[in-house]
Amino acid sequence: MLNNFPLWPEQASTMAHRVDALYIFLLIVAGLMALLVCTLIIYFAARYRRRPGIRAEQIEGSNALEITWSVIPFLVFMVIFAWGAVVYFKERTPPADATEVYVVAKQWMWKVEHAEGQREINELHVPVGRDVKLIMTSQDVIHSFFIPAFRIKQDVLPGRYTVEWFHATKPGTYHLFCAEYCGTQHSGMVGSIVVLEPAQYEAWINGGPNGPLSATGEKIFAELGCSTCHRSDVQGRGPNLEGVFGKPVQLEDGRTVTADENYLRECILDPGSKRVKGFQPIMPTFQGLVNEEQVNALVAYIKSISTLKSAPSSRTTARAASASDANEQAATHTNRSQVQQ
Ligand code: HEC
Ligand SMILES: [Cu+2]
Repeated sequence: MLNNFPLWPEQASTMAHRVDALYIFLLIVAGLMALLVCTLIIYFAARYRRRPGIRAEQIEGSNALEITWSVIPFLVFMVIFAWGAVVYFKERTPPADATEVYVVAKQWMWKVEHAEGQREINELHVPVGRDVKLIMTSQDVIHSFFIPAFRIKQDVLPGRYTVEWFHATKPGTYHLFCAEYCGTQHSGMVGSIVVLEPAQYEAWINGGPNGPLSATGEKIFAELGCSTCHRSDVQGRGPNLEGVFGKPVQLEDGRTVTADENYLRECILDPGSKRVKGFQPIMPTFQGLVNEEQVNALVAYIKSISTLKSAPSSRTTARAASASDANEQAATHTNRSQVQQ
């Protein structure tokens, strides 16, 4: 009977039971509170009803009572706060080695690009039992990527990346909804999440016509002339991008920022906002010249040359050295180390 009339969506990710447990706790607390208040209303109405000969007395209150009804709710709220914070941080912190998938939202569809090169629309194929991280952006208005069975929902914004992650626990097909009103066809902006067994997934992910996303990015990098300024062999007019991802970058205005996906994206679309220290501000903006998919490919490419290679001349070495040993740093002839001396 309850199976035909489910009160909760299916639980299909590691987040699901955590969110549900907290939610059930909230329901129980609210239910008990409502019961207590109702009972007291009825009891007091009967107990202190108007009767001939009995008059109301003025009372001055009771400190013990007031402290009790302040402290007990306070403790209950603190439990909710702490518990909620734990679940929230778990949900907001993608594991470092998660499989990465790029999502581009537009009115009114979801476009998905896998690092391996597979592309799909309004569908997302993922393996069961693995961490998956979605790097999402929108090419028009605000959308929201909502998978009820996984208990995750995250706004997808134009002009920047937002991230969400999950670990699917059961093969199957689950609903995907846009959960932020985004125009007339908003209700049609739905899709499905297809969770596959690892072997099925491997067959699916390797069955596509496209090369890896980073290879597409490498091609765009050459076509747009990025490679004329950003060179890995000799000193170019721009910084060597090998090893930049995930590292701190010193900016012209004195700030130090971490080179995450949003930083790379901003460098490409709005280079004026964050100038790297020690370089001429000659990088042109590529706003309008590249679409969201191409930006994703470029970001995937820059990330790939940051994680795979660590040649002696690469920046990884220079950056690691800069923290500890200035002499070693001087020996590393990259533009980065020259800047920092
Ligand atoms: C005309 C030369 C030139 C071209 C073309 C160029 N860049 Fe740059 N780029 C620079 C310079 C100079 C900097 C450092 C100053 C700054 O931040 O603007 C830079 C900075 C960057 C950074 C930040 C690097 C760091 O060390 O933090 C990234 C990422 C980047 N560029 C990516 C690209 C991509 C992708 C393209 C092609 C779509 C491109 N650039 C095209 C000159 C160029
Ligand atoms: Cu939408």
